[in-house]
Amino acid sequence: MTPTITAFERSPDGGKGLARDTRVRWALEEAGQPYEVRLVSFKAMKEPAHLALHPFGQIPTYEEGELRLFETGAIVFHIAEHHAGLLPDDANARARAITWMFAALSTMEPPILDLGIARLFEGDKPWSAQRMPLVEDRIRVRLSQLSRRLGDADWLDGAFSVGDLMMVSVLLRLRASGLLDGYPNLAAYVARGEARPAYKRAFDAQLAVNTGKPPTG
Ligand code: GTB
Repeated sequence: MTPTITAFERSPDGGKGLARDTRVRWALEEAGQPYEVRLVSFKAMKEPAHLALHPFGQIPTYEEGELRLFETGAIVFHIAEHHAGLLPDDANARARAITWMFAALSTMEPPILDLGIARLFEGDKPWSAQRMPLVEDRIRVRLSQLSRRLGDADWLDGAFSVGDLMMVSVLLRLRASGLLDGYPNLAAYVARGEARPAYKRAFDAQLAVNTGKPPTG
């Protein structure tokens, strides 16, 4: 059964691929699974039909037969569990890949989200300039630790996995800040993720939605 995901009718980033449907699209592309997309407006996201799918009125969601999922991590994990290509066969390696996915979402992403909030919603506050170095330093601490662990490896634990998919997706949110530039191995890691054909297909598909032009690739 072909799953249906939801995505922004118009993403605030204009198609830079930062909205979380890109992560789900990428997982489906890595798994070689076709999917359909239902586009939703900000208004529709807060209406009963969408709230029945997503209690917090957000995207992405995932529908497959009787199954209804929300939360990007849960959706990507579901895809990874049911299709080859995103989780290793060995049980311990599998558990480690899942660990990296959680690390991306619960250790790396919170300070990165905080930076977005600080810039978007707090930039005009009198205390903003004083707080910003603290917000950026919290990110640098995590980037240093991750950089040390990655070293000169291509991926976080052997072959590319769902852990890398999520980590690269989270780090991509830092691109505009320039913070990744201080960590060449992490910048190269992100570039390796973006160079994967499955990522390119996912990126192009969401870009097509936001530009109104069909994917070129
Ligand atoms: N924990 C949830 C998950 O991981 O699925 C969070 C989902 C979420 O934050 N969804 C956002 C949303 O629906 C879109 S992705 N927001 C609308 C709302 O809450 O009303 C977050 C996002 C949005 C826009 C950009 N951007 O334009 O750069 C980047 C990321």
